[in-house]
Amino acid sequence: MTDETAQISEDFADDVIQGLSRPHKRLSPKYFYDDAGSRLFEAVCRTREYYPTRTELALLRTAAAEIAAYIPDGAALVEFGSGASLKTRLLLDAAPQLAAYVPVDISPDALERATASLRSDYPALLLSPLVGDFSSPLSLPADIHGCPPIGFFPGSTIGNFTPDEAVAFLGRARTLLGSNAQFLVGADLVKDEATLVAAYDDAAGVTAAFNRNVLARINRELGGDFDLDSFAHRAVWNAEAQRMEMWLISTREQTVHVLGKPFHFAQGEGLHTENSHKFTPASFTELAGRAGWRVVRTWISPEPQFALFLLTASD
Ligand code: SAH
Ligand code: AVI
Repeated sequence: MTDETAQISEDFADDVIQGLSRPHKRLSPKYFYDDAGSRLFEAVCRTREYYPTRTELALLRTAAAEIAAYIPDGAALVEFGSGASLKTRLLLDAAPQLAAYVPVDISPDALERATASLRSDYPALLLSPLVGDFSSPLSLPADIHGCPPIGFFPGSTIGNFTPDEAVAFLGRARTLLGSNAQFLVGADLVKDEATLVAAYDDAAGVTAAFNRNVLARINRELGGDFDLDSFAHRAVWNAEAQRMEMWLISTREQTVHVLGKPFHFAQGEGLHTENSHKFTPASFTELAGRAGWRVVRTWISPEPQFALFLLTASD
């Protein structure tokens, strides 16, 4: 186990105990992504209802040549939450001037699988994967020194932060990437409630399994005894906060143990597992501006609308 992986395991234990001890129980969505969770997320992306992935892929395909024109020669693409690095391939193909790729992910398993397949498909590319948590400060690997960095944060993963957390993240990214950097961010846009709820509650139950996997992970890694069948998956649109929320609802009164500690759930009590904020071009521009980024280009897909924002750190 590397130092970074050990730190992530330690944080997982502390955060779970803290989150389950609160009057309103909650867990951070960053803990969905163990090996099983990363695979379940990829299965979610293939469901008919989860439109963001294929919509963003199609948008990237359309915009790739225009995006490539902003990428300097010999640049390093730094991707936050790279997962399977599928969308990355569109940029790598459109911008052969990219010399290096730094995928950053909290899931060592997803990172290993993605880099193994990229290594054989892009042999000339310098690959420098980074296991890490982007909710904390990161450092770029030494081997990309001299390559101008361009940031990439697809998938609307930025929506999994609260607005204040998103501003803090964007500020850290600005420091990491440097004052002349550019940053391409994918963000899902506000749309009708039925489309949103279906995307987070697909008929085949893949998202439900993804949501429940965090309990299975607690059982596997923290000696938990969650009975997965007594937690129901719920996806709700919070109109005021402009976000989808995922919850696990206890279907009976029960006491669960984690690391030897008891946690009581009343019948109907919820465990909040994820927020997925949705944006408008104006709300995203305001958020980015609070962290010192300016929107230089916006690409928006046909409905269901998803946006790509190209940000620059320069004034
Ligand atoms: N970029 C891909 C994957 C998105 S899923 C896409 O657009 O399809 C979100 C990814 O972010 C997962 O691979 C997950 O492991 C990673 N992730 C989530 N929270 C993270 C964090 N705090 N630090 C680093 N990676 C994180
Ligand atoms: C990774 N993240 C942006 C996804 C989202 O839409 O919030 C995770 C996800 N949750 C449910 N389905 C997919």
